[in-house]
Amino acid sequence: MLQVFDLQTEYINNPMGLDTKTPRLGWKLKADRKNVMQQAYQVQASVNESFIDVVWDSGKVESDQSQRIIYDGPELQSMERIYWRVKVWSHHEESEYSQPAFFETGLFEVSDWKAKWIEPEGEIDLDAYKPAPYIRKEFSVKKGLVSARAYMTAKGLYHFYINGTEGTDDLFNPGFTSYNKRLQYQAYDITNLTQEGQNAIGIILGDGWWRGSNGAMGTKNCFGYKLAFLGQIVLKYEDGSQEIIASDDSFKTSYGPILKSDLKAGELFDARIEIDGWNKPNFDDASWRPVTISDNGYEQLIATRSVPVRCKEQFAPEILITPNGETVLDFGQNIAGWVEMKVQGVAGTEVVLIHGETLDREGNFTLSNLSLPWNGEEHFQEVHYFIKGSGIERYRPHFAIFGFRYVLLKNYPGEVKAENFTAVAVYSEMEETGDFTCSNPLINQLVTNARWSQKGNFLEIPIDCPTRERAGWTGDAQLYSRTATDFMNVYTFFEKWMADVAAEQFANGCIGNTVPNGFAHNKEERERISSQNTDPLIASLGLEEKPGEASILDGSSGWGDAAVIIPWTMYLCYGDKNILKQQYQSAKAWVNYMDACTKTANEHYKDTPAYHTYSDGELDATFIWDTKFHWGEWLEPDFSEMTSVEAINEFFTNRLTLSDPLVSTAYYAYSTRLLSEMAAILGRKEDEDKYSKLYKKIKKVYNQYFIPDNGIILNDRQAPNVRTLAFDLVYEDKKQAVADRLAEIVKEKDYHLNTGFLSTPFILHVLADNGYKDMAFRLLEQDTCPSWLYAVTKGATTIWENWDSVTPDGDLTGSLNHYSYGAVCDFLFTGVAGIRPVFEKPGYKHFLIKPLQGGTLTHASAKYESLYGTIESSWEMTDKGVSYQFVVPANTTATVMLPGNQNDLESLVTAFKDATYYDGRIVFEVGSGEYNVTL
Ligand code: RAM
Repeated sequence: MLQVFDLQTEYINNPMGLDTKTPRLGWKLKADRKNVMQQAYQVQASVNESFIDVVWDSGKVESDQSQRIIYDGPELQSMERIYWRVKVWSHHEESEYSQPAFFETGLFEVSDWKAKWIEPEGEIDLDAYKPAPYIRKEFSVKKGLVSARAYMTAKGLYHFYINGTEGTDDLFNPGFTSYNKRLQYQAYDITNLTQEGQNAIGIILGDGWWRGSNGAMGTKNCFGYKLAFLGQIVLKYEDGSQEIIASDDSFKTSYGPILKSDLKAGELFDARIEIDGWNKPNFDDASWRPVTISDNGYEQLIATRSVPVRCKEQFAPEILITPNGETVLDFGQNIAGWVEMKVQGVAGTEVVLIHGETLDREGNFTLSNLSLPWNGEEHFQEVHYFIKGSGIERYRPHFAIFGFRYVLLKNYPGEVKAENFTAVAVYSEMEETGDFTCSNPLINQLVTNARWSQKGNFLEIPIDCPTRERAGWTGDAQLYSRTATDFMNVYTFFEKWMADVAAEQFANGCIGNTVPNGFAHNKEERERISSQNTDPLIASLGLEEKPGEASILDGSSGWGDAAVIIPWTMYLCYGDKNILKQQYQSAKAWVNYMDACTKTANEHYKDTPAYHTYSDGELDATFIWDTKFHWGEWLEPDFSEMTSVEAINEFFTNRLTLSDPLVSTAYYAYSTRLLSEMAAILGRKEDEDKYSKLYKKIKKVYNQYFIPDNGIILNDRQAPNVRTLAFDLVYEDKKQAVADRLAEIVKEKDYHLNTGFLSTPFILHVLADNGYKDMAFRLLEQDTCPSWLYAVTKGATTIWENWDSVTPDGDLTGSLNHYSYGAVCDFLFTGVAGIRPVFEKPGYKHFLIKPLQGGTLTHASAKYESLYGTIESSWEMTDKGVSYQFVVPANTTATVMLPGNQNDLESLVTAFKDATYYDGRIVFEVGSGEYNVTL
């Protein structure tokens, strides 16, 4: 049996509204025998599902490629649907044709847009929360309709309805991008929602990221002041004719029950003023106002690249009466989402829901862990619902989202019953690809927590936390990106976001802290706010951002490197050169920016030897990045032990004046190396040579000035040693000393972590790889603070921002849903279970199975759904030794490396003829199939 399944176009099942004329096609193979490789494929494309008219036939193509085949049929036109199917040949068999898949193109040309941008609002108060405008239009459909499509977008967020039915399950459209440069539109098949005769389209607009509160400061009006809508419906008839209903000044608008709708602050909904039938035909809209046509252009429009945001898991609450007498709903899991509520009561009763992550030490509801000193937001994560008074009412927010596990419920009429409340997790619906379990239940909970932090923070863009800031912090995203691929297929998610990283890159190559930037897009607003001088703290620190200019906090080492590390990582895990091509100029500009920074001297270091030593005719100091502000390792545990005066001093004096040459020079080297590898893949020989030479030079300088022979790097902390090893910055002769010193400092901390954001993902890898496997497991299983499992023992259901976000004394110090430290899970997948992609044959076309036993673990097992199919690796201690099981999908190969000795080799050579013994492991190659080995 040989079967082709899971056909995807641009990594999506049956996508609508593509804007590429050369979509990427991919499929998986299922086979019941071992060692199956695809020997050839044949793709057929047709305009109909029955394949009567084949418009493209690739013919039999000898190739083992089953991903990223480029559609090569007749040039694609706007609004075209293409069906495609595949058959393959292995060396033994020929498959049947697969089930057909399809893709549909969007609007390729600006001239395809017949719609005009319309604005529903008149005068608005720039500072106030505003009601959500409702927009409507009726249209008629003739007999013989074949298809109906809707293409639409908004400045703000939109919901739309056809004849009273919601047009899509996708939420938070048009998504979050750098709107002024890239504004996505969506395409929908609405054929089944339309009817012959009179029809109606209804649209509600929300503030969203366009003008609602953004980022840590809750800054409003980031992209603009007014909401706007653009949309058209295309009706196609049997006789070949076509009609377009396009947004124009015949659309009408009014306000409805959503009186305030802000992503962060929340929603105010007055059910008493709901408008019955507003989104259905034959509604009397005589009292509605006409919209105004605006001159917003079409240039920034792009077809959607978003992974749709959807309602996912649901949770029922436990009802608590807290010591202070309040009613609190505990949903048991920290999520990003909202609560669906059923309520019945007297008209006008104001029910309030306030969403928070935790209870305080006394067991009362609190938001104290989420507030920022300068965050003067009046409301935070609140729903205010005014009851209509006509039987059972159902409600959930429209354009708001909250990070929470607990909800403080106020003024709910009658008995509070669990059945009337459901928490719903809302996030970008990426395919879940990975799972890991082992014999230590605390580690299993850690895995669950990391996965939930990913879900809670991957809505449209990768954010730091779904509560306080909700910002696309570049550092958090880069350090977690590798682990993100273990849990979910994040390729398209990152491909889209990286395009925004490039779009927002400053002219000098500097990369912002957060993308999209939550401050600087609306020039008028920046000027208005500065003139009001409402932010004295920000102004006094000189942190104000100006459109088009980097602030002094932008371009931090380890944060800006997202421009290089993420595309490189996506290539490693998905094998798609496209992201390298698209991001190459941006990655190169970032490396060149760092390079330019290193050429500027820092007065504070001018007496150090690097400023007086030349090698190869160049001043050594010009390869050390010792200028500018950097966030640095960020949130090392002993940093949180500092007094606030010390911390402020460290932050605003040391970081601003002394910079952080150790961290920034390491990243400068690392990103330069990755860039040279990207150049090699893209065939840019000159760049490859240039940057690999530069990397070697930086490494040399780094060795000379930062790594003494005894391995004690600068101020002798865990992070620099980890980073030096992880980025391969140390010459062989000093490598063991650096590892030994790291092990000593870990021991000095009584086997506790003292790493922050940047080096935490690597510490277990570098210990295990440099002779300290037992220590790695001991750290992994440590459960007192600071450690990964400490939070688990404290009942965490997500990953915390600080190692002690809840201190052993019960004090609250930070967010409870920051995914960064969850990056340790990569060690579980790639270290403990040992499933590792290989850069030379990326995307798991070839991979390693290199498992590791240690600590108290008696078994471990991981599953990873690669683009080729399911990879599995598990092991278990048995009486007869360690029993291994692994699964290699069709059309891939793996190198297996099992811990063992010479004797083990003999027992294996019969089954695996090429098996050899190397450095404590038995190594052999396998093709697809399932394998069981006991050593
Ligand atoms: C915090 C954010 C983020 C981090 C920055 C430096 O406020 O939550 O996680 O990257 O600061």
